[in-house]
Amino acid sequence: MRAFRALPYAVCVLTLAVVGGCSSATSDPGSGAAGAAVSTGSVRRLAVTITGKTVTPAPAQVDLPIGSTLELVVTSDHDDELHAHGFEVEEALKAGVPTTLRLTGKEAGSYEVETHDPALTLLTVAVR
Ligand SMILES: [Cu+2]
Repeated sequence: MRAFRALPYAVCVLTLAVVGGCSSATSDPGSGAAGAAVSTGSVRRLAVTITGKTVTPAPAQVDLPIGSTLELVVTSDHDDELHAHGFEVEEALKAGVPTTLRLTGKEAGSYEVETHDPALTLLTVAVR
């Protein structure tokens, strides 16, 4: 129960952290050495479409190196809820509106990205 109520807050913090991380990296020209540990990440983009119970492309495993970001653009033909396990990111999906999730690999493991209504697995993110 407590975890459930804390989730929207966690999503907010995570979103802010991602946005803040991007802008602070470019707005602080004086201290480049301080942020060197996270400077190797790259961004990879993947578009997924949901039509009824069909996921396109078919659910597969996507490798994500630690420190890299997967930008997932999901478009569904119905309202739904998008949930990235392990990353603890949850977003509302509106019919026909592309929704972008940014997942940054932090801890090695396999994490499922799914919808809740109906319950579908979109892909498995393998962080390594
Ligand atoms: Cu879920």
